[in-house]
Amino acid sequence: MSEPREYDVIVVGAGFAGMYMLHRLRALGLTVRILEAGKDVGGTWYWNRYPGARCDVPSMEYSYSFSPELEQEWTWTEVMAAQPEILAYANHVADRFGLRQDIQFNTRVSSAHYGDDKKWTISTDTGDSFKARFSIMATGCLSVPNTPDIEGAENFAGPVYHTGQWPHEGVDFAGISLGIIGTGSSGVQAIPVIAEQAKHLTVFQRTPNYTMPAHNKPMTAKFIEKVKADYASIRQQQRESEFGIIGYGFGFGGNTRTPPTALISDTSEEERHAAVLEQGFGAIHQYIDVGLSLEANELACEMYRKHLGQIIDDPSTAEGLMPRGYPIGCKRPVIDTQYYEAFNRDNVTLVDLRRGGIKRITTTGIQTEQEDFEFDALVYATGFDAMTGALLNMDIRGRDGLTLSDYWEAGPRTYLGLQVNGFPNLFTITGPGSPSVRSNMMTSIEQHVDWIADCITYMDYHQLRAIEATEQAEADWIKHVYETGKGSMLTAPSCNSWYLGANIPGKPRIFMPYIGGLGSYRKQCDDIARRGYAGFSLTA
Ligand code: N01
Repeated sequence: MSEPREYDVIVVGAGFAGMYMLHRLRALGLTVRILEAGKDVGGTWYWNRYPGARCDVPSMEYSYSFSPELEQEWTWTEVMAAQPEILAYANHVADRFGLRQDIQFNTRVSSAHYGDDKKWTISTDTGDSFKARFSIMATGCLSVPNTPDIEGAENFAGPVYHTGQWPHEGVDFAGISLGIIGTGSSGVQAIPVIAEQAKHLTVFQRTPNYTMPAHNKPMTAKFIEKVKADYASIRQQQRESEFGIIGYGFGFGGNTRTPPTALISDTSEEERHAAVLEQGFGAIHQYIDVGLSLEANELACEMYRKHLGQIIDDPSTAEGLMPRGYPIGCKRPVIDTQYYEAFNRDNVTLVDLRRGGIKRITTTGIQTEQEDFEFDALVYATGFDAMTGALLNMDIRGRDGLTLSDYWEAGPRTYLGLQVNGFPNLFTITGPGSPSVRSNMMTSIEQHVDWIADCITYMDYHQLRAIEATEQAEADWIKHVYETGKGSMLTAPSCNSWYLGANIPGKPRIFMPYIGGLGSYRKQCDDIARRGYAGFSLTA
C-alpha cells in the first residue's frame, strides 16, 4: 500500500451533503477530498433510478439555498421533480462549482481509524489510504439497500433488480412478466409505471401502506417567476419550519401554518363517511387528534379503508390493500401517482402476504403459503438498512480502538446527530438523532454542513485541534430524542418502521430521528455553538 495522502478533511460520499460540504470547506482554504463509491455525483439520486422515482418534496424547496445565483439559473419543470431531473441538477451543481476535481469516484471507504497522531486514517477498496484531521460522513440515511434473506433467492433464473441499485442503462419491461416484493415509497412509485410497460406484474405485499395522492403537475412559468422572486423569504421560512418544507403556493403552511382544530373523536360515523366521500383520503388531514390518540387514529384508518373500498374495483383486492393493525403516521408518509389505479388494471395481481407469506423463491417465481406465482424477472423494492447502515458497514474506530459497531450495539448514540463520544473530529451529516429523514433532507443537510463548517472555523481561530461530544451531553441528547418521540404514532408498539430499525432482522428497536422540529433543532444547535460548543470537549 502506498503512503497515505494527507488532507485537512476527508468527506465520505458525493451526494448533496458531501457536495455542499466540499464547497464550504474549500472556501475556508482547507484541503478536502471526497471519496465516493459511485461513478458520479448524486448519492441517493445516482443509485435510485427505478421507473417512477421522484421526490415528494416540492422541487423549489428540495434544492440548495446557499447560492442565490444557482437558485435563479436553475428551473424545475415539475412541482415534484423526477429522478433524472434531480440528478441533472446534482451534475449541474458539480460542474458549476468545479467540485469533481476534488472527488475520487469508484472508491468505497472500508475503514476510518483515529490514531495516536490524532488524525484519521481512511482506507478504501481501491487500496488507497488517506490521513486527515477531520473525517466527515456524508453517507446518506437511505444508501444501503436491504435485500431480505428469502430461501432459494439465489436460484431465480431471470434478471433480478433492486429499486435502490437500479441499472443505469434502464430496463425494458415490454413483453415481460414481473414479480415485485415491497410496497413502501419505492414500490408505490414503481408499480404504476412498471404496470404500464410490462406484460404482467405480480405485487407481493407484506404490509399495505397508507398512501396519499401526490397531485404532481408541471410548473407554470408564472409560478416559477414568483418563487424566484420570493426565494429569500421562502428559504427563511423553510429553515424555521418544523419539517423544512413550507409547500409554498400549495398551502402546506410552513411556520405560518395554522394546525387543524377539528377532532375526529367528536364526529359521527355518518359525518366521517360524508367527508371521505366528498374529499377522498385528504379528508383525514383536517383532524388534529389523529396524531395524538390511537383511538382517534383508528377512526381515521376506517375512513381510509372506506375510501379505498370505493376506488378499487375488485372487493378482494380492495380488502387486500387495506392497511390494518397499525396507525396512520407511524411510517414515513407515502405519496403516490396513480398507485391504487394500477390495481384496477387486468395485468396487475396483488398477493396479500397477510393471507399466507412467502415460502421460497424458485427458478421461475415465488411460492407462497397461498399459491405459486411465475414470472420472468424479479424486483426487490425492499428498502434500506436506514440511518446507521452506511456508517456501520465501514470499520470506524475512534479513541483507543473503540469500534462504532461495538459502541452502537444497542442502537445509535450521538450528540445532536452530529458527533459521537469517543470519536473525535468525526462528524455525521444528518446522523441518527437529528431531524434528517423527518425533514426536507436538503434543508437539514445545509444546516448540518453550515454548522460543521462554522465549528471548524471556530476551532482554527482558537487553535483547537480536536472536538468530541462529551459522554454526558450525548446521554442527555439521546434521552431528549427518546422523550420527544414518546407517545407519538411513530413509536406506537404496533408500528414497525425503518425509523425504528424494525425492517432489518436483529437491528435494535430504537426510534432514530429527532422529531422536535427542524426550526427548534437549528436554534438548539446554534445556541450550543454560541456557548462555545457546550457539550463538546475541545482540546488544543
Ligand atoms: O423501503 P421501505 P422503500 N417479504 O422500507 C417490504 C425514501 N423514499 O425503498 O412493511 C416481503 O419503506 C416491506 O414490507 P413491511 C422514503 O423515506 C422516498 O420503499 O416491512 N416484503 C415494505 O413494503 C422511504 O420511506 C421516496 O412489512 C418485504 C417494503 O419491502 C424510504 O426511502 C421514494 C420483505 C420496503 O419498504 C424507504 O422506502 C422512495 C420480505 N422479506 C423512497 N422485506 C420519495 O418519494 C421487506 N419487505 C421521495
